[in-house]
Amino acid sequence: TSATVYGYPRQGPDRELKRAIEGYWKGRLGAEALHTTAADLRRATWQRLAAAGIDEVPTGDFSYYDHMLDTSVMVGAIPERHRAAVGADALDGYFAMARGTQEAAPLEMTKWFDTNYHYLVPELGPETVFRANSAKQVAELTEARALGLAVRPVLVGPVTYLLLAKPAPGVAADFEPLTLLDRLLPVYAEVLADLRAAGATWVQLDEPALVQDRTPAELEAVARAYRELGERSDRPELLVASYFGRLGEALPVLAEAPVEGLALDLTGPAAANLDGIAAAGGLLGKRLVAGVVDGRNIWINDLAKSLSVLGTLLGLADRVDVAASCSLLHVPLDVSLEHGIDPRIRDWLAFARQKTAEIATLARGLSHGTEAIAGELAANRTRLAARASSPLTRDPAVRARAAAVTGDDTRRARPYGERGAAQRARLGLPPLPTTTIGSFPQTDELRRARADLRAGRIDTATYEERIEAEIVEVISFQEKAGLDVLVHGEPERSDMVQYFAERLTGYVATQHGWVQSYGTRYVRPPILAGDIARPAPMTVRWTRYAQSLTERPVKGMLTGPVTMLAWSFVRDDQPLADTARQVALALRDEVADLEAAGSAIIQVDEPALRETLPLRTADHAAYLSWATEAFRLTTGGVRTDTQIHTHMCYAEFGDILPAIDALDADVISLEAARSHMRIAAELAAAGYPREVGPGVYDIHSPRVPDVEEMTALIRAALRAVPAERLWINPDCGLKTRGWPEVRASLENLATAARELRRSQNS
Ligand code: THG
Ligand code: ZN
Repeated sequence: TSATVYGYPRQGPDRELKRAIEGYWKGRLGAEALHTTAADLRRATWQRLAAAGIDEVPTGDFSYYDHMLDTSVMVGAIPERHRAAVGADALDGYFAMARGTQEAAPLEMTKWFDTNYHYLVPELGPETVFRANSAKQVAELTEARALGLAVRPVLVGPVTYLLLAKPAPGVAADFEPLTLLDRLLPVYAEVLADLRAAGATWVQLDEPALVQDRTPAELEAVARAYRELGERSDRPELLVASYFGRLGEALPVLAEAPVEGLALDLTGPAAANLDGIAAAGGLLGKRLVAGVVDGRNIWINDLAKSLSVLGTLLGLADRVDVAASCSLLHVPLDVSLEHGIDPRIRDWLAFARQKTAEIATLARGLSHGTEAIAGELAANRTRLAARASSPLTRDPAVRARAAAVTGDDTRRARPYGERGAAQRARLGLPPLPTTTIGSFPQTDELRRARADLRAGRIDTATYEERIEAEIVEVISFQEKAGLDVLVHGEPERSDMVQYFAERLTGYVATQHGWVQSYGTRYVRPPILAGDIARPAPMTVRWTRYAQSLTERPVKGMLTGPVTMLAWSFVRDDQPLADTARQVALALRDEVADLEAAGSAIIQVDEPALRETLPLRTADHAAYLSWATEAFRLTTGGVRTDTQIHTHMCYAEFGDILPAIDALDADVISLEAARSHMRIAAELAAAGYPREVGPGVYDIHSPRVPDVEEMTALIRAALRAVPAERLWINPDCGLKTRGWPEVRASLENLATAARELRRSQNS
């Protein structure tokens, strides 16, 4: 039995990698210095893993931006538009694919399964010519072997790579990248041969796409892929890894494949893989890497329970090794740095370093018996018992209130028809009303003020004056631009989830718990540790101040319960639905306070509603049921003439239109500019009865759209949605943009709406 991991946080203890890469982009750091920083970080990680008792360390999981992009480079899938840049300089070409250049748009970015990590989508077509480029994989293998360590390179598997790809621009939309499998396999075979020549005895091929519903044809492709790779003689031993769930019908396919090992997720519902192995008649003749330590949450492992699972597995495979369920990329680095967390709660938490120790402990226990780890087991038992009985996780008042929720609480009192009329009468807005999604640019001054406050260089009063000064600017700009429904701009929030978590009891925020979101961008997901209560209003002060500056309606702005869960680490000791209901009740109180303070419009954003959709279709209905209920519980208590808005990011809503309808929001704003209003047409075709604001300004780019362009998009939207129900707004919040382009774009947006109103009247 050995201990291993599939991947580790890349950023370094102090986010050194982020700073080095951003320094390189700004020209402050040369390529050599960047490479040195990266190599030092990799070496430190490998040595730390080995010292912690990890017998086989991963290589190839490191990345300057994203491991899917690295895979595209490995197989030579460079889009036409980036070839010149890549040819001129491999590193700059790599970043050109990731971030785009003046001439060439970047690869599209999308979510890595149901995690909060984003990958760059490969662009493939019938003309794609794959070519092996093993340089990065071989270099990292060689570096780690030079330290005298046992090493296992980790690659994205060929089937998952193709299943996550999309048709390149100009290629038919129904092109299926998986049809390229036979051309891709020889390239993988070549990389495997190169790795073997460089000294690899094992190579891991990650196939997380196999935990999603797969067609018989796709399963046949899996069988073919691993038959072909398995039959090669010039290769290392192959470990096919899956994670993020149960394999289901893919398990027997892998069990029969001529590969030497399988790595399976055995945490939570994926424990069903255990039955799958038994049903497949065991994995005799194979190495089984058992992912018993959850790689996606931050709770300590139940070591005794894991040992019992591992013991069962011993009878079902040739050799059983211990690992986390997936790469540790998705958890922060080290909980021992978190001095701000109540030590009683900190005892229940395990970040990457602590999980590594758990894995090593379990491997020792499995090979030498429980006596060998008696001390660890006893300490673990104590911590688990403390958490299970802790009053910190239980608030009787919150539980009683959640238990008393009725259907009436999750429904508006009157149907939309009546609400719409009452709201129109109260608000008196023109047709095609204009608004924004909520945030305005987070300027350096705001960031500095927050840092100054944290460091004690300024006091709270001074900080709040600066926030108020910013709100004055934001309101006055919106009035001058001629927008109809204003926002305060959210200058007091950097990350909205963090902002609310810091103000809710039961939530724990971290100081150093950075997790990679994409490229050099990180988030610090807060931890839902106990029952959630809202001791005091969280946003009312700022919204009220903004409203005091203007006659026009200012929207109250909140983050919805589903997104609060999606962007946090969630409890594993109660159903998600229960946690969502508690968060919803806390937000419901905030909604009520905003309403009482005079807000006629309250927006509750759910950008993560679509992205948290379970990976298996069979699990969709249950999720959508509690998710939409939580939203309605947040918003259902308001008056008939109070207008509820919501906002969602990302364009792929097609499969959750009924759930969007079930939210019963009066107005929804959506990303649409890039997809030419497709979502507006889809909503209309589905009979969506309420008001819609399909974004007419793509905020993901610094480009300023002109009046004609936005007019054309509004006209396209008007073909699907009648003017009485159409709102005019950007695609998303403006916090990542600069003021100059925001000013120009919003002025154009307001002008486009005014001109259309005029032409509609005449
Ligand atoms: N908040 C949280 N999770 C999220 C998002 C969010 N997940 C999905 C999506 N939005 C990810 N998008 C981003 C966008 C910007 C940044 C991170 C994720 C970002 N991060 C800063 C950085 O790394 O420099 C740090 C920000 C900070 O100081 O908090 O810019 O909005 N929870
Ligand atoms: Zn958005």
